[in-house]
Amino acid sequence: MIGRFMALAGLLIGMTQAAFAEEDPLAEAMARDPERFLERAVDLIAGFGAADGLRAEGIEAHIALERAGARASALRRFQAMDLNVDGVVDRAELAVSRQAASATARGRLERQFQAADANGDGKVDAQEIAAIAQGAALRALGGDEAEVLRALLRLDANGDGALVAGEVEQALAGLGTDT
Ligand SMILES: [Ca+2]
Ligand SMILES: [Ca+2]
Repeated sequence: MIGRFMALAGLLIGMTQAAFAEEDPLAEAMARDPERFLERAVDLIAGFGAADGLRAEGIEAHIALERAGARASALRRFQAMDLNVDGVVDRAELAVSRQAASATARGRLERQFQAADANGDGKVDAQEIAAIAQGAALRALGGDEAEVLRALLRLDANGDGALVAGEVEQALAGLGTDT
């Protein structure tokens, strides 16, 4: 009985903490490592900002570019094994790539092939390759990170729709005094 109560209490505390963290991912990211947060924001503003600062389009461009890069790398890995260019990598094609690969890469190729072959028919077809590529894209920049990036515009203090480094610095400086 007591054990059950403790388990329930633990579960509730866990849920409360999770809810708190999920409540404001941006604030959480800022508080967790303010220096790193500033560094990333400044890089993002420099890389994807317009003349007047980082706008929503710039943030979306960054998210899309990161994901596209990871997607393309994953696609390329399988395309490089598709020797007869039929959009499917079969075991015979895998064997050729494995022969040409180093000993350590061999294991990795086999693992990647098995992971990609979702229906286990010994072939990785176009649909399975697309699924792997999409998974790689979301691992490169997941939904949580995208949410934080999109929330960055909340730091746009003068409300002109463009975020500048000074506004990020200001928001970070306010962290210590507000809480
Ligand atoms: Ca093929
Ligand atoms: Ca398959």
